This record gives sequence, structure tokens and C-alpha cells, in this order.
Amino acid sequence: MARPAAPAASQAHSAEPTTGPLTPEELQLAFRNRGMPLEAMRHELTPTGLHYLVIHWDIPDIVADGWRLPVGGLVVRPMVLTLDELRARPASTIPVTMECAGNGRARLDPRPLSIPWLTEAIGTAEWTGTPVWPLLEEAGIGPGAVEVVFHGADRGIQGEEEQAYARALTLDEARRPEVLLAYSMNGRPLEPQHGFPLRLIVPGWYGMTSVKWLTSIEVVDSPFQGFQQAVAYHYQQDADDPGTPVTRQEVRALMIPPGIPDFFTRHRLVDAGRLRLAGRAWSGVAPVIRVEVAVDGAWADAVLEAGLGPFAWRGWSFDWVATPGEHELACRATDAAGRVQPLDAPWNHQGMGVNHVQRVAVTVR
Ligand SMILES: Nc1nc2c(c(=O)[nH]1)N[C@H]1C(S)=C(S)[C@@H](COP(=O)(O)O)O[C@H]1N2
Ligand SMILES: [Mo]
Repeated sequence: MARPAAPAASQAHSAEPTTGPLTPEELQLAFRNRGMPLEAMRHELTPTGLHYLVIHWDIPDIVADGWRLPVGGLVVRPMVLTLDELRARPASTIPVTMECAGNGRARLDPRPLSIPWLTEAIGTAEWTGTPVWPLLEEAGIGPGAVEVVFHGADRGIQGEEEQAYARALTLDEARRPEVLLAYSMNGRPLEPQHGFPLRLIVPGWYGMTSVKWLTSIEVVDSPFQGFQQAVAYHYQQDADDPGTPVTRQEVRALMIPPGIPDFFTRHRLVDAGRLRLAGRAWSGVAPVIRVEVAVDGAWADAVLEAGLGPFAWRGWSFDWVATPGEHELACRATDAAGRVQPLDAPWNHQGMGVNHVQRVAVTVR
């Protein structure tokens, strides 16, 4: 996970990665953008208050009453919808495992300066909403259209550029029936921090694509060049590398840390004897077909559960007979596309898609 030798960056959009201690700015981001405690993986659906959060700037204050969703740009019949009109449309409810593309970033050396995620930028919720494509078909996509831009209400500055949060999907991606305009999470209206009153949900993709606090949908005739699309969310080797866009979630398994933790270090203490290790695994590319657990480096297959659907994580378990002493546990997933979690994820400048295996040190007494 160390960075290969690279030319010095000159046009950096943000501070250069650091090898130093955690900064006050990272700490501030970590409190605002909190993760899911790993023991919450006991729940197949993450309780809303335990789902991770990412809010680039401030949570906007939106009142449902006056709120409207314009659907415009390169369409034949521009539309403006109220929340009630969106709720009256055909609805789907889909369990979706969502992960932030920056999950795992804090383990990189040097460390990109952003939200310092270890492994906890994850959660699975049941989202209810109306599929976006039939709405676009009603509006009538004009000739020459290539992408659909989803605009959010929140504003701020990033990379020295003032902007409102926005991301685009190609028409092919927008056409997928599981791409939803969601107004409810786990059976209740969206919480303010999760995008009230309406957000996009793009199952399988990293979370940045699922734009919260939607203000409008715009069909455009050229690839969207907004900051969150064209600059952020790229696999880059350095600040000058144009890089490649971040899209779908890489394959990953996580373990519920067993036993009891030490308060400060969170090092685990486990009783000797038979113990069931458990966790969850997912991939945005193809179904997870295998999870392995290593005890002190010796890999063996775990038992996989069915899971709630094609876009949700699958539970796994592994029976371990714990013997007294110091041990290291690890887990890794493989998906049907042949992707296997690496022991050591390659370094990249923004700390994207860092899906190396999780290691848990335990003392067995
Ligand atoms: N409008 C808006 N949408 C947004 C964001 C944001 O800051 N503003 N953050 C994105 C990122 S990076 C992630 S990982 C997910 C997180 O969704 P959650 O906070 O509901 O878990 O929302 C995405 N949608
Ligand atoms: Mo994210």
C-alpha cells in the first residue's frame, strides 16, 4: 500500500498526501462523516442511525411543501414534479449495500487528506422510490442526448471551485430498472442527513453517484464536466494524472470483530474454544461467490448466506476453535467476475477503492 515513485505534482487540487499524524481537519471530517460500527453487521439491514454518512459541505435545510423536481434540459416535454406526484408513481423497494469510494483510504502510506476511513464507510438499507428511466421516457429524451445530470441542493468549495454537488449517469446506466429516485429509507421518509426529500440511488456503484437532496434532473448532449464527475472520484497516480473514473464497488468482505474490545486500542479479547466468526461480503460488479477466512495466514472457506438480493451484501460465517495465545484473523471475498480482494491494495492519489483484506488481531485466553 505504499506509493510508487511518481513525478512531483504541480497543479494539485487539494493538499498532497501525508505520512504525518492525523490532522485536525481530518478529525473534523471524521466526526461529521461517521461510519457504521462493524458490530452493526449483525443486522442484515443497517438501522438508519447506524448507516455511514458522507456530506461534502453542510446538510441543506429543505421543506417538503414548496419542493419541486424539474426534469429538463434536452427533453421534448420538460416536467416539474411534486413529492406527492413522485410518490404516486410506480414504486420499487430495493435492499442496497452502499459504500463510500474512500473506504480504506486511511491505511494508505502516504495518506490522501480527506475523510480518513478505515473500513466503516458502509451500510445496507432498503430504499423505496420510483425508477428514473420511465420518468425520462415520459419527458422524451431528445436527439443527441448522452448523459443525465442529477443536481443536489448542497453548495460549497472543493478544489478551489465553488459548486453545488452534482453527478451524471450515461443513458445506459440511467436505463437500469434499479436506478431509483428514492424518498424513503428503511420504510420511513429520508432523514435530513440522507438526502430529504429525494435522492438518487444507483445500486452497485460507489456512494458518490447516489446524489442526495435532488433539486433537478437535466439531460445533456455532452459528457458532464462538473468537479465531482471530472476531477474527484478518479483513480490517479498523482495530481497531474487524468486518471480513470471510479464507478462500481470493488469486492470486499468484512468481519464483525469477535470477543470484547479494549477501550482505547480496540484490541480483541476472546475466550478459548469453539467460536463462530461472522461478517458480510459484497461486490458492485458481480455476485460474491466465495468468502475465505485466514487464521494466522491459513485460508479456508467460510459458509455463505443467500442475502437479500442482487445489490445487497451476503452474510458469511466460519467456525473457529480458538487456542490460547495471539492470533491474526483475516477475511477476503471473491466475486463471480473473478475479482479477489488483494492482501495489499495498490496506492492511488485520492485513496479510492482501497479494498485490501481486513485483519483483526485477537488475544485468546
Ligand atoms: N448532494 C450530495 N449527494 C451526495 C453526497 C454529498 O455530499 N452531497 N455525498 C455522496 C457520497 S461521497 C456518498 S459515499 C453518499 C453517502 O450517502 P449516505 O450519507 O446516505 O450514506 O452520498 C453521496 N451523495
Ligand atoms: Mo463517498
